[in-house]
Amino acid sequence: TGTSMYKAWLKYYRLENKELLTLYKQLLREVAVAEDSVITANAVNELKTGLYGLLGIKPVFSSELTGEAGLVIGTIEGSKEISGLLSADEKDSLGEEGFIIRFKTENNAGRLLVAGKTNKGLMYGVFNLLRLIQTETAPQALSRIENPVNQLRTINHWDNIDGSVERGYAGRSIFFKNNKITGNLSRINDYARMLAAAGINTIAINNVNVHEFETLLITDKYIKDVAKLNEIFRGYGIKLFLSINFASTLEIGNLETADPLDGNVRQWWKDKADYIYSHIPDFGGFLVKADSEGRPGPFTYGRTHADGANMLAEALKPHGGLVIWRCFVYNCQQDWRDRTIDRARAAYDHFMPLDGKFQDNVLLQIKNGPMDFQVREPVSPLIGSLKKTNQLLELQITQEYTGQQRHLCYLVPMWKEILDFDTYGNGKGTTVKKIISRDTFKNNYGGFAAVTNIGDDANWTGHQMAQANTYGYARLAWNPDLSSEEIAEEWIRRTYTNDSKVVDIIKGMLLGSWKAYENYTSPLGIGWMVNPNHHYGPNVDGYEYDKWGTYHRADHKGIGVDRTVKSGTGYAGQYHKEVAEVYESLEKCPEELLLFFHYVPYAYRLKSGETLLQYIYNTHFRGVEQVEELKQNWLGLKGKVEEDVFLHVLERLEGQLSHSKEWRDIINTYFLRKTGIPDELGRKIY
Ligand code: GCW
Repeated sequence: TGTSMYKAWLKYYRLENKELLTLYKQLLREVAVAEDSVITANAVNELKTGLYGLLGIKPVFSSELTGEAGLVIGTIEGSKEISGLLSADEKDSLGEEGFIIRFKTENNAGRLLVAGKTNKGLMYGVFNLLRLIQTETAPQALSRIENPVNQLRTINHWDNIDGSVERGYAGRSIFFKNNKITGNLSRINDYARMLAAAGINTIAINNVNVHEFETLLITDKYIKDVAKLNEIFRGYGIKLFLSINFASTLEIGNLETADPLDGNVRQWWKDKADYIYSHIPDFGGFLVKADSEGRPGPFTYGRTHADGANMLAEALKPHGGLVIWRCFVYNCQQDWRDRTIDRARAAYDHFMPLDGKFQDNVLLQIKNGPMDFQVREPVSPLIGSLKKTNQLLELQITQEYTGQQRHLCYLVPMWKEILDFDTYGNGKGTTVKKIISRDTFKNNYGGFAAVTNIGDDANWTGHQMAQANTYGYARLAWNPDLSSEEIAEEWIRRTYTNDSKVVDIIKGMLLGSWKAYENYTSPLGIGWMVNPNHHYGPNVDGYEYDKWGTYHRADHKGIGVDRTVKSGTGYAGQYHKEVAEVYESLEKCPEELLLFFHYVPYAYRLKSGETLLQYIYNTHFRGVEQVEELKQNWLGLKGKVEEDVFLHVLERLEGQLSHSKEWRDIINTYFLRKTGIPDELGRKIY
């Protein structure tokens, strides 16, 4: 692998803090493990690797401590010592995946406990102990009880079996190559470690666009190899899902239909489920993209998406499997004259009428934003509206529209805004995070999903700093109340160093990067303005004159999409009235979303006093300056981070700088030429 970047957040560099080093060496000389399973064995291995790296020690492992000091690991049921030391309340507060870490001092000797109710909880306890030591936490500050806030913490791969990755910017697939499943299982094992260490518990390994060969993943051709991957993930408490082709019965089933109400089709899927579970007894279930961007689905047969999802759910139910059904269903062929069709409306229009109609092992996976992962969009109005349906929030870690891992764009602050958004779905305070965690509506399942940015590049993510998004997503899925700052700090300490000066500089870079990216790309929620198809680089009218139809509607007088109820597409009315009122009004609409909701004249004055046009000029000049600052900050870290990391990130930042200038210039000249109004500050516009 050649580079330390491969180890991501599992670097386990020797602690530089001498005092802590001595304390922990004392405390962790002996480890007693009172549990025996593959998951625990993996956790113990991680502990060995971690402690050797962090402390330079190889503790003695036994089933009971011989001395006073030491670490005891186990499940509550499996260990008398652990059970005896915890109060009934403490035991009750532990969920299936929760863990407890307890530090006790008696007779001058420290004793540390790490326990779970299950082996999964125990494993998370061990990973978290290592995280805490790695980030220089003192023993006295270790004690805690944590349960993951969200039940499903899912990663989606858009990997194709030929090895390509749809919207992948970090090399080829880590799972597939030349229509085969990889034999490099040690890399998959490392990947599973990374994911589990950050709290992920579900993975879908293939693209939601399921082509010819991927359709065969659930057949003899591939199932045994899928089972091998599953075995690795199982060892880290991660459930494996496959994306399936809704038209499988037609393509591989010798049937003439995929009608979800057809008896033969239903039977085919039941048999298929039996077959899959005979090979993979703990298989997670199916992820489905149907009736979207050319994919087959129930609409062909005049059926609803509930009919489609429920048919699959019925087949998986006896085995405990789940159907994760995506809501990214929209008409992608819009005539520019037709101002009634609005892609942003589509998910709500299709799925809201079906609330309560899905089987209890179906989850709807709702993409955010309602258009498509732009740098700034409002929260999908489906979230907060669906009440009787299991829901997953879908985010995009891979930077399709946010710089394709050539630009630094730390996405956690964006995700935080989404999670903290008040939908008013059940009165004031019904935030997105409370809905998907099932705090508000007591549905069966809920949680997070995201499209990953991982590929086979040595550093996994192309841009090494994009690892912060992978990590940050997982941490938020575990606990959405963590702040962007906390997550950034953890990641930096685990990735580079505990040196607080370095930590502060990199933290500043991460935290400012989303805003910088927004500044030099498309303004105020309008989105797009990228080259069609590959979506990289500025092309203001790229989609304006494309049939795909994601219009910005700029002319010489103004720009923006009128999505009001009064005069536009009516999208604003899909929100609860408290929210709808705000978006409906030009004055009350949050300015960062102004052009998403309103067509606005260039001379319109923003709260800052700038005209809309001047704001566009100013932010574009500012965005480039911010990238200059990113680069200057990084230059100051020479000698403070490893040389290959330093040069790699520098190279990316230089690319970002020249590319941000291209964005600035193309956007600015576009508006100069539309309006004929020059920059008030007389800066150079091409
Ligand atoms: O963002 C769009 C992407 C497609 C993707 C689609 C989806 C997997 O451009 O590449 O297809 O979303 O989410 O299904």
